Amino acid sequence: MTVTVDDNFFEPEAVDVATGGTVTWEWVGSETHNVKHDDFESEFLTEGTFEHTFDEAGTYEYMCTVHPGMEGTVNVED
Ligand SMILES: [Cu+2]
Repeated sequence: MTVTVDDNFFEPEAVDVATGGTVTWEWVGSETHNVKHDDFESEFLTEGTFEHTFDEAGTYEYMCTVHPGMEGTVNVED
């Protein structure tokens, strides 16, 4: 599952993955963004990728701390 990190939104904004699944965020915009959640956090990047594997079911709402309102959700289900 890949989520693109664009200026200034995550696409798709919400994704569903199975427990144990990995989400890869791929920076495609030109501005600096990050992916921030209490359980996982990327560097501030303008290119490249960040991965996180979700071992517990739940709803994970994350954000880019650079841009208020730039938010996304990962729904993890068994
Ligand atoms: Cu951003």
